[in-house]
This record gives sequence, structure tokens and C-alpha cells, in this order.
Amino acid sequence: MTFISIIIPFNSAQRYLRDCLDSISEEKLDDAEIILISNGIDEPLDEFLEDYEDLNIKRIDFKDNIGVARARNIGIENAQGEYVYFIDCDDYVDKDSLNKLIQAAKSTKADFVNGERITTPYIRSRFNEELEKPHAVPHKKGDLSDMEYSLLLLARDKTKKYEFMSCLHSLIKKDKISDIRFDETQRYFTDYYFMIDVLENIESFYGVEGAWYAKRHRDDPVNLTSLSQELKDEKFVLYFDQYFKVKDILAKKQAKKFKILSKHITIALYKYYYYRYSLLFLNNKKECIRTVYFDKMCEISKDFDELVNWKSKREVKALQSKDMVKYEKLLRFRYGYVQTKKIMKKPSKLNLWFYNEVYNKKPTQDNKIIFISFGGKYYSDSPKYLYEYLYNNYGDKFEYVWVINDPTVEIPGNPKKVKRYSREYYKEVAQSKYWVTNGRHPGRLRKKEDQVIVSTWHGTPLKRLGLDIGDIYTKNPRIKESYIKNGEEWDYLISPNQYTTNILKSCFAYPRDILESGYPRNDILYNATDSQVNQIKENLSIPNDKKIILYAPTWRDDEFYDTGSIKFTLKLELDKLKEAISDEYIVLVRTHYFISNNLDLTPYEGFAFDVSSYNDIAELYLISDMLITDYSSVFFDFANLKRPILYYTYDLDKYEGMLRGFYIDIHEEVPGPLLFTTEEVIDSIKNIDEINDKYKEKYDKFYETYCNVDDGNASKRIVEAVWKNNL
Ligand code: C2G
Repeated sequence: MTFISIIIPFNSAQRYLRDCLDSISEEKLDDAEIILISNGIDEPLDEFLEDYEDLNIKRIDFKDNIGVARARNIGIENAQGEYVYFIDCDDYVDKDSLNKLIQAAKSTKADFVNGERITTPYIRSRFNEELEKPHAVPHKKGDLSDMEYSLLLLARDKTKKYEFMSCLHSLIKKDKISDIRFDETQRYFTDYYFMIDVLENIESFYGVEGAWYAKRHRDDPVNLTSLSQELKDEKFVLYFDQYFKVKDILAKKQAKKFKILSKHITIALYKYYYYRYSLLFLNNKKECIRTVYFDKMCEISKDFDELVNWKSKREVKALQSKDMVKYEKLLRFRYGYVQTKKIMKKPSKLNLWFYNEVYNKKPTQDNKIIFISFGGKYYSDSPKYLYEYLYNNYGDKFEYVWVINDPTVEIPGNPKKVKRYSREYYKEVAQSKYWVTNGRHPGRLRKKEDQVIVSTWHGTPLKRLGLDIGDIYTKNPRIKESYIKNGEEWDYLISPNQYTTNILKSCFAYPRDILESGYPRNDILYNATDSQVNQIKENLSIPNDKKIILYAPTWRDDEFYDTGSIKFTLKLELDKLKEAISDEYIVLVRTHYFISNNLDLTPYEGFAFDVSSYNDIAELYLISDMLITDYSSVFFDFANLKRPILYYTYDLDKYEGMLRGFYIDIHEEVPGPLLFTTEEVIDSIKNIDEINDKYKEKYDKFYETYCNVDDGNASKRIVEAVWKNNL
């Protein structure tokens, strides 16, 4: 007989469903069935499900999206198991967790057996690492009764302090729900009412410690919106209203289980108020937070009397008496104290405090522009060329500030230099009307309404970016949300070609028009004079009787140290290269700006030079006769020079398949050969004339597609578009 029917409503995102089904498959359940209710799905499912032939899947398909309530009800109606179990298609269970629940149900025969839920932004393969984190310590059972513990798990997601009650991750005896269904007229919050009805029929409970269910926090609220993301600002108002409704229903019920549940729901709201609402109230400028949210919070706070402690007592009183001024004062005091403690631990945090509390409250200076390139690591890239164009043509019209971490870097015109995150940096960021940046800006900065961000971005993308990436392998699981936030805040976004324009629109969900002006950083590739080129060579102190190869690889999302900084392992065998080509060439090795480890090139002295700290890679392009790269955007820029490009793609399968994926077919479109060993690289260098002939047609086509806007005047076009009213 079937012991458990696993009910999965499936309405979007096969890549999420894979994690879900993989996790169930690994449980190796022999008396289970899966009821998959697919609805409103465009992607073909047959082939996908072939990978899960070992699972006993009953598929029920609907052409239209029928809603989660109806889908779950259909699941219940088709279930043959002694117990039903609900899991969402974008969630998964941690190793052995379902087995733990099943064993508990078999041994206790309880009507209701459940485990821990935790909300996570991580895909399954990275979940275990993250579970090590202290925040995932299970709720302790201690001396709670089976019922009390089970209700605690039912009401509280381990990380989401504010969610109350879910039907997920519970084994529910099927005969206890024969006449209970989800309310199909509702789109949201149907779990709550279903679970209350279920509880009515349940007599025995068992909660299992440490049997985790991972509730995925969807990383792409634009393309793969979850039900709760769909609601945006309304979410909490509706949520607060549910609170009152649910409390009302529970208050009318006498059984102890409902009293316990009611208490947990109030605790969830109290935690929401203490940890989340209070912060929103202080930092979020949205009007609803101080109006409708505030009113609701005041009303709910009447239930908090038994939960307050000495820290929250006065705040709660202020809420109860709807005294916003006092409430704000008390919050400032609370967070002021927290902040002071942080500052005592890390004095540099004081700078941020000055930014928020002092500098950012002062007026902006209309003619001030602050520039930053690669987080202040270099004086380079498009911000450099925009700056130089402005300075050379409209020098005295603006006040210029450069964020540069090394104060000895020479910058023409002697602008003010500030180190990133220093006190002066925050002061200048707050004062500058314009921020010119080539990357995402730090989440801690609070752009004022009259400030303008000019984002140049930093390359024609080969690797998928932001919202276009599938699963996230980087150290930052919330990177997609950061892309969306940046896109919302940028007033101007610059693109080097039409191909990039389309990508920038989708990867940032960019809501405005994009300035397809070409790249300021490539102006120099068209405008440089011979004497400039010679000067660059001289500055670098490299032999001038040899041809130059620039090796500029990118970084790998999965190669980082415990601290999070990115590392690079040199896979190009320089000893072999030296032996084979050193009479004709030298090699400049340039690691990506994320890379934190230094390369030791001493064994190749006179042949290989580390130019990783050289400010401007465009200058290196100018002096190089050939480029070797991998998946870095550098080749799109270098192609403006029409010089040979080789691709040393030793880890192509991993990079293309797992880490990122590409926007273009690298095998077909790039204007040079993909090479997998040092020997192949040597061979290509030695036969570079043949390679040039072989790739001539591809190169021309490539140039036409990606370099057709750049002409040496991009800076001019942008300056005239952005600062038209100031010139
Ligand atoms: N870069 C560099 N040296 C390298 C690699 C990159 O100076 N060895 C600089 C180049 O200007 C390059 C830019 O950093 O164009 C971006 O580097 P990518 O390797 O393309 O990688 P990433 O920073 O992930 O940016 O749209 C482009 C994407 O954003 C990729």
C-alpha cells in the first residue's frame, strides 16, 4: 500500500523543479507516489521527466494556470497514500528529511508529523554548506510536549520570523482530511485556513527535530515571481489582515491546540515588528510604511503585552498609543545603541554612520561629479575617459572627485581623490549630484532623489549576467536582487552595441532607455597616437624588441577563499610557452580585478610580466600584438584593433554548462580558435598567420556586429547627452 502521497503543484520553472525532484529521489522511498499537477506550463515536460523514471510520478496536466489551491485539492483527490505531504515545485527537502518524517509517522502513528522549514536563497547543491551556519540551528524540543513542539514547527519558519503556518513539510493522515479542501476562490494565504480545518480533526502530533525543508527564496522576482513576490507592497497589508482574521477564528475555538497556535502567530508578528518593521520604518522611504503599515502595526501591538521585555516595552507602548514621534525616537535609540556596538567592534562603520546621519541629510552640489572604476581599484575604464573628456573640454564647469584606493595614482587635472569607504568618500558621495560608475554600486549607499547615476557598465557580455543567469554559484546568493535594485536606480546606462543593449535590458530588468553610444573606454583605441603607444611601453619597462601577447583571463564564480575573495590558478604553462616562443614574444599576464592572489612570475623573468596592477587595460591592448583570453569581455574591446585573438578555454564545459552559460555560441561566433592545452596555444601562436586567414571572415562579421558603434567619439556623445544642460 502507498504510505505517502507527495503533492506538487507545478506552474513554473523547471530548473527549480529539478532540485525538488532530485531531493525526493535521493530519499529512495519505496512506498511513495508523487502527484505532479502541472498547470500553465509552456516548457515540454516529457523529456524532463524521463530523468525521474525511478519515481512513481502521477502526472495531471492542465493547460491553464489553475492556482495553487485548486492544484493541491486535485492532488488530495487523487492521493492513494495513508498520508499526504505537500511540497512546492521550487522547494526541496534536505537529505533524509522526508525519511525522518516517515519513520516518525510509522513509529508514532500520529495524525500529523512535521519538521523544520527554513527559507533559503540557495540552490540545493549549496544548501548544505549554508546549513552549517548558526542561524539554522533547529528549534529545540526541550521539555515541550509532542503537540506543542509540532505546533511550534508548524507556525514558524526558522529564518522568516514573520510567517505563520504553512501546509508544507507535514505528513497529514489522509482520512483526517477527507472533507477538507483549500479555498479555491482565494489566491493567497489559503494555507492558513486549510491548516486550521485540518487541525480541528487532528488528535495526535509529532514534530521531528532537524528534518529540514528548504523553502526557496526565489532569486528572480521579475521573471520567476513567487506568489508572495507578486504582491509587492500590498503583501504586508494583506498579511496583517490575515492575522486578524486568523486570530478571530482561533479565539472562537476552545481546544488547547488552537490556543497554542494563536500564541505562536502573535509571536511571529511580534518578531516581524521587532526585527523587520522597525527597520523599514527607519530606513524605507515608502509612504505606506508610515501610514497604512503603521496603523496596522499599532493595532496588532495590542496583542504584544505578554511578549514585551525591557527592551521593547516602551516601543510597544508608543505603538499602542499611536504615538509616531515617540515610537521613532525610541527606535532611533535602539538602533543607535546597536550601531554604537558595531562601531566599537569595527571603527570604520562610523564612516557609514556619518554618511547616513550627517552627510546625506545635507544638500547635493549641482556641479559635483564623483567617478569610480572597479571599486576604486583603478583609474580606468569608461569613467576615466568620460572624466578626461569633461575635464579637457569643460574643465572649470564641474568639480571632480575620483574614488581611488591608491592615492599615488596620477590623475590629470588633479581632482580630489578619496579612498573607498573612507569618511571623505561618504562625504563626497553624498554631496555629488552625479555618480559615474562602471559597476554595481554598494547596497549601503542611499541615492537621494536629486542625484543622478551614470552607469557605464564594464563590457560587452559573453557570460550571462544578473537575471539571465540560471542558478547562482557566486558567493552572493542575492546577486539578482542587487541587479534589479541597481537597474532601478541608474538614470543613464551606456551600451557599446545593440547586442549589449538587449542584454542590459533583460539582465537588469532595466526600465529606461539605454544610451547606445559606444564605449568611452574604447575611444583611445581609435585616437591614440604613436608617441602615446611608445610612452605606454616605456612606462611598463618591458623589452621593446619583442612582440607582445596579452593574456587576460576572467574569474570563476566557484573559485574563492573562505573569506569570499576570489582566487585564480594560472593554467597556462608559462615554462612551456617560454621555451617555445620567447625569442619572438613576451607575455603580459593580467588577472581580473576580482582576483586577490598575486602570481609568482619570477621563474619567467624577462619573458612574462605581471601587469595585473596596471591601471588601464585599454593601454595594454594598444601595445599588444595578440590577445589570449577565455570568457572575459576583453575580446570585444580588443577586436576594435582587429588584431589576433586566441581563446584558452581549458574549463569550457564547466564554465558554459554549470557556472554561467553564454549569450552567444562561443564555438561558432568568436573570432579566434578555442584552445584547451598550452601546446595548442603554442601551436596557434606559431601559426598565427594561418589563424588570421582562417578567421578573417568570422572576424569581419564579429567586428561588424560588436564594434560597429565605437569610433573614438563615445565620450563626446555621452557627455553631450547627460550634461546637455550644464555645458
Ligand atoms: N578586465 C581586466 N583584466 C582582466 C579581465 C577583465 O582589466 N584580466 C577588465 C576589462 O575591462 C573587462 C572588464 O574587466 O572588460 C570585465 O571583465 P570580465 O572578465 O568580462 O568579467 P566581469 O567583471 O565578470 O564582467 O558585461 C561584462 C560582464 O559584466 C563581465
